[in-house]
Amino acid sequence: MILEEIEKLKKEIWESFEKIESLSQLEKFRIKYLGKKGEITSYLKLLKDFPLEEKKRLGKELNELKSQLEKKLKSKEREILFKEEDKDLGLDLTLPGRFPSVGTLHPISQIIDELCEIFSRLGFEVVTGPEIETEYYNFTALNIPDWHPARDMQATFYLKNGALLRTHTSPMQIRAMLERTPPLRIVAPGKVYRCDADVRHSPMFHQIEGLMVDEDVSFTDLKGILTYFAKEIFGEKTKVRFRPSYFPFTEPSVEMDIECVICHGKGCRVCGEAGWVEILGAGMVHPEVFKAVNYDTNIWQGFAFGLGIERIAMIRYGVEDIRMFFENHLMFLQSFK
Ligand code: 2U9
Repeated sequence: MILEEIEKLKKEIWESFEKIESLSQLEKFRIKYLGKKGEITSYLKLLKDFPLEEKKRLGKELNELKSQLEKKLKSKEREILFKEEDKDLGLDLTLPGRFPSVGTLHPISQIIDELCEIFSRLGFEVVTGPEIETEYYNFTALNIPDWHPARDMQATFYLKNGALLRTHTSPMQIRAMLERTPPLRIVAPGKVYRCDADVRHSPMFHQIEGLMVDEDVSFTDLKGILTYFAKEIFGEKTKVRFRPSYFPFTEPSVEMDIECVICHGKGCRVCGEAGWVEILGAGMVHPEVFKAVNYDTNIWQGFAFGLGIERIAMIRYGVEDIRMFFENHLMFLQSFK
């Protein structure tokens, strides 16, 4: 008799449990069945007058029902709370999430990274150092004499104490040579400063310079390595040519051109109808430079090169005004993603 009643109660409990939709309904349900005067509680109280065997069996049944119900009520409560929170926020849970807008490295940094990667593959170590330099590291050690126009205040930014903003990354090469013993291969990327400003010149720009010193480094190594670099940056089919030039820190000196990437040698506005564009300067390290760092010129030879990063980026991406790189227009910067 009582067993039947309990079975009926169970059925009723689970049916009305399924209908609970709000916290107030849930509370009413709890009071009705589990409260002090609730139905399950009353049945449990009734049992004390039952014979022992039945008390045990029915007690177990009712207690299991009670603890099952308590667990279910807890998770039901959490479920309702979550739903109400979402309703309060006015959330549409079917909308896709908002993705963070991820930026990108500046195109100049991208080219520097790419160049460092190419030269690392060829065994060159990347070195960086100060942008404020002394005249000694920036000029004297590089065989740039006092009378040289590069030393003029019109061309170089001097600080009040006689220090200066480096005009090339070569002083870092001097520092690196002094810190090391040959043989060595290094590249020095970074910011440099010259008092110059127009569509092709910016008072701050970026350079990368390379230097290889060993016992039997020749002009052939210079040509081989720089040709490889040009093909890596501008494409396998890129043609290069070397023209004689002059720099105080190299002898002999050359400039390297690539066939114009726009007209492929035919002549156009970009290459000034020449069919070729200059991309770097290079040469065999001048003995006076080796003397400044105490390297024995009877044993060691080397080649060096220098190139302007903005110039490489302008040729590669067809950018006509160097200032575009520094004006921070998002449309411009985002096109290098
Ligand atoms: C040491 C010895 C030699 C680096 C060199 C050039 C030629 C060169 C210019 C390219 C465009 C500078 O950015 S630019 O204006 N550079 O033409 N640079 S050889 O020679 C060195 C460097 C360091 C110790």
